[in-house]
Amino acid sequence: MDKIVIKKSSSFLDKIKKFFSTTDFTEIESLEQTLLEADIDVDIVDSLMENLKNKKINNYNEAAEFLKEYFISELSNNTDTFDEFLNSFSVIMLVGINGSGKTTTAAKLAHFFRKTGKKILFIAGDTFRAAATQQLEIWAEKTDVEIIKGREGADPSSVIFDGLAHAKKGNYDLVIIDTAGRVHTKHNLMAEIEKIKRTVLKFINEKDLFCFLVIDANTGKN
Ligand SMILES: Nc1nc2c(ncn2[C@@H]2O[C@H](COP(=O)(O)OP(=O)(O)O)[C@@H](O)[C@H]2O)c(=O)[nH]1
Ligand SMILES: [Mg+2]
Repeated sequence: MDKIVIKKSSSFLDKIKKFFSTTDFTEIESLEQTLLEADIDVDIVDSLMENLKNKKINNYNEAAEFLKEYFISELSNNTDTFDEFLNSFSVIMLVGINGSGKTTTAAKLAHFFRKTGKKILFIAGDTFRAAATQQLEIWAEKTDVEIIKGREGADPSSVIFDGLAHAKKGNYDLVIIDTAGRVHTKHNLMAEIEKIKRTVLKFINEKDLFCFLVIDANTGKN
């Protein structure tokens, strides 16, 4: 039997580690290059380098700690402010291409807002594949959230209409709508999402609709 050799690639972190363990900081440009090659935004790299020059960093552990804190502060989420917006009946709609993480994000959001005591309803707006609804059903069970679904191939807007009517009647605080994956070049699917939005706006004001485009963080600057 052939041996499977897994070659360890020189990853971003390996390069960073190497830099801080072997170089003196006069060669700081090589770090800058590593960060840029890792597709980190130029402005962020500039500001990071500026910050780094003012720090006295002696070893990799200190550098790792610094980088961690730096990126956390740069990428800090605004969930507190976000929660403030969700003070009336709100709808979160997850859109994006196939496999970007919409359904998983629906579950993460449900988990997050369940902890703040909100009564949440999922609507399975991805009627394109039966498996999509099943996937959301599993998350509904795990997060202890109710789910409204339609049959496979149903018009998503009609499922969403029924779901929102149910949510209004049942005094829900938050509805999370999972939608089918779509790319912006497919006109029929873009028309479908516009129709979905119009349907949602029959039930709520625009300020209470949060339409999130879910994108893979590995996409980089693209
Ligand atoms: N590592 C990682 N995988 C994720 C994340 N979000 C989703 N996935 C995985 O990516 C795949 C597609 O996610 P899914 O939510 O089904 O995407 P959707 O097609 O947009 O609904 C699944 O295998 C998920 O487990 C994430 O934040 N990190
Ligand atoms: Mg999905």
